[in-house]
Amino acid sequence: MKTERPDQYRILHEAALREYLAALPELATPLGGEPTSWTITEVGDGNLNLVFIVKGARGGVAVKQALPYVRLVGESWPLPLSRAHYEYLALAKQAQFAPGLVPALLHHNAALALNVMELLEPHLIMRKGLIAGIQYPRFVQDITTFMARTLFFTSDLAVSAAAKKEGVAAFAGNHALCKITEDLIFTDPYRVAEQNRWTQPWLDATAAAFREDLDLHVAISRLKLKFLNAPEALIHGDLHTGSIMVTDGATVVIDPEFAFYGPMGFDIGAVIANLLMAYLASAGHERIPAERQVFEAWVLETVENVWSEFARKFLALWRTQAGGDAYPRTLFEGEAGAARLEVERQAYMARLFQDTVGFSAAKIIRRILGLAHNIDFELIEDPKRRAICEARSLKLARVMMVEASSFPTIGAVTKAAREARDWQPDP
Ligand code: SR1
Ligand code: MG
Repeated sequence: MKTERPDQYRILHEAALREYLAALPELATPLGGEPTSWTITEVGDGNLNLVFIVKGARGGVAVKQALPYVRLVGESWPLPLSRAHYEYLALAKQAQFAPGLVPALLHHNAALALNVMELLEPHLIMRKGLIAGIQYPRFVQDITTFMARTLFFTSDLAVSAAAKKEGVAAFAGNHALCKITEDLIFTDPYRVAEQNRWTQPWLDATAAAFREDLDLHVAISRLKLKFLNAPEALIHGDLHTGSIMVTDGATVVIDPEFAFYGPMGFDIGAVIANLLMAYLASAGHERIPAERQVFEAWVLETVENVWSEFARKFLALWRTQAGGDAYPRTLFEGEAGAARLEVERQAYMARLFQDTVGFSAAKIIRRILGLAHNIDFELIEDPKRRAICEARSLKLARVMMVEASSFPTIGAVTKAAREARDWQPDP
């Protein structure tokens, strides 16, 4: 794989991209046929980048190019191109620890901020599948393997202090992407910010209440502090259901451009939050009452299984593959030492679960009161119906954030989600 070409950054639109790919035999040959016959379609529906699907006579590729600004907002919001480099680094690390669960990287050009990856077909963005009410039987198994292995093997439980610090340093420059998260998730939804939006007028009072709620402000600030100063592991950093592609039998995690060494609960919380939003948005997609009941039950079961399977796999790795400088073996020798260490592992998981609950709540609130919303809610056409689903989600998220310790188990979270689903906000 070539990693460098002496290019100057320029935005590659269709003709320039065709010419670029045609000059790379390692891509042109598997695409097959004459470059003039390739179809090139821009499909990017994310907030930041250009994404092209290129198809030739023999095969296809996905091309992602970073723009020098935030696509969602425009040139008034510049953003470093280096995010393509961090995505490339993260994909390589994730492929090492979770092979088959990330797309194969075929080509990287740092100057052009460009990554070319295998084309995932017939995969669908998971969020779209969830909106359509589709269940994914393989999802729990794959996402928990992805999270347990990428988080464990980049943590102090698995690697030496020196290697861990090298890892932290390699991603430390990705601070502009972290700053987006620090602002859009941990700050703006709780204050007046120009870019905030919500479903008006129904959520006006809730948005105002969140701006005045000091218990909430303390809770979100504690989470922000953890995000800023807890380099526990290499996290994906944006692990929502729009960053996961699925089929019945496969799961692939894409788009790790927000990757850095941060708190593990941020990734686990992202997955759980997005499932909870799929669950609470589901009522808005019903054509007849209760038609999505089976799907909704599956979503909540999936929430429970995501945590329990993640915890089981992470603990199994810790028991069998611990090679890091944390919890030195020599301090836990003999039967008593082993038993005490096991108690400590359970305490570690309980703390991680509390982080997960809090981060999950933060991820829900930002999608309803902040800048970047999600189509789970946005595709509910009737704004009042949408606002009801969103109000239920905000009610659940507030209690999860402010009273995280009243959710000692994942069952407590799904119970509260069921109650939120039945709640009727004042008209
Ligand atoms: C301005 S970027 C908004 C959001 O898009 C990405 O997917 C991240 O979630 C980010 O917060
Ligand atoms: Mg993304």
